[in-house]
Amino acid sequence: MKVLVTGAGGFVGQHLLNKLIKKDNNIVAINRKNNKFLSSLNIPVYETDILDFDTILNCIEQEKPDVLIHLAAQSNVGVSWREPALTASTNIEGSLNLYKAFFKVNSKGKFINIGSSDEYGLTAKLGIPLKEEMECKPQNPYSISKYCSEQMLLQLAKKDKVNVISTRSFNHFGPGQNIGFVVSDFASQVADIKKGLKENKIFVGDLSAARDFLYIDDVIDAYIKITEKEIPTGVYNISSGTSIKIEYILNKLIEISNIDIEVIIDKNKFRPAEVKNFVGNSDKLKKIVGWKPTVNFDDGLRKTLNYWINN
Ligand code: A2R
Ligand code: GDD
Repeated sequence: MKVLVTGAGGFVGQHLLNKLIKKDNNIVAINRKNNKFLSSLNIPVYETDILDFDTILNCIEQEKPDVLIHLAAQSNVGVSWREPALTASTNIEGSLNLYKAFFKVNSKGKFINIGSSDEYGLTAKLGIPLKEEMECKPQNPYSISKYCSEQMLLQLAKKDKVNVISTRSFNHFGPGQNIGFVVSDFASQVADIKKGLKENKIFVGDLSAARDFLYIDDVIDAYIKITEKEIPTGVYNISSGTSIKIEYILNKLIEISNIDIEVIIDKNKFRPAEVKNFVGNSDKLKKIVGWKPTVNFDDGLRKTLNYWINN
């Protein structure tokens, strides 16, 4: 099977490619720039912006992939408040470019669009596990862009009778995730303190929020199962089913590090609008592809902290 991955050099892309390659797939990568990781893999890498339709079409015409896994995005919720137009163009127009080019070349192919649990927005306030059929009320530029691209792709898929899977991936974390996401923000600071590079103070945002977290390996496992198995067009949650308080993450990382750290709440890190608690139900995906998460949350935190200590 030939699989084209966009955003292949990002956090999820690197973990995904490492696994896909071991499974003897034929992989093609799209990334804005080639990087050390991608050039180490010995696969075709197309350096292009997903807003550049002609280059994307050229890549897809040459490679003729069976499956497209679309990870490329402006993925950061905090950044989306400062860069709403960039977030909208990348996440909406970029996705539509890929859809158009992919199905022009292969109308029998599978397009996997990576969306977000954040699309549920205010509906999460119900405090019950979110299901795919519940209404989405996104509350920030990032989640609005993700909901818009998801809905555009699904409506087009209905019209064109093509196979589009759009995930609503809940929060994920692990080694290699950029700072700007909560676990990396906390773990990188704890690691710097441990290494003596920073005084024993950690700066954090809103600790009262809670999210449904998956360790990266479980997320990748879900994406691979969606790639390999037959799966009807539609929306699929990818979640653990458990909500974890941000404060728990902070305390656990400090406990694992075994050092005394002063916690400083930084109001600049608070979001203009925040839905406090997310928890998802992923029975639909479990039933269709037989996926279930396996990694213990605290073990995932340990691996992530070790990554930051060793890098
Ligand atoms: O920013 P870069 O040059 O490192 O590339 C990022 C890429 N990307 C783009 N590629 C082509 N054209 C663009 N206009 C463009 N804008 C961004 O997407 C990077 O390689 C990738 C995103 O990686 P991360 O920010 O590390 O996100 P992550 O965690 O891998 O998320 C994967 C997907 C995204 O759709 C998220 O919204 C979702 O999972 O949660
Ligand atoms: N980033 C960050 N940094 N968040 C913090 C911090 C901090 O220092 N302190 C507290 N938080 C809180 C945020 O206010 C939010 O409530 C929660 O921690 C999680 O923040 P993020 O890790 O930035 O994730 P997100 O939920 O906003 O978005 C992520 O998850 C989505 C899935 O729902 C991103 O990975 C999105 O790309 C993804 O779609």
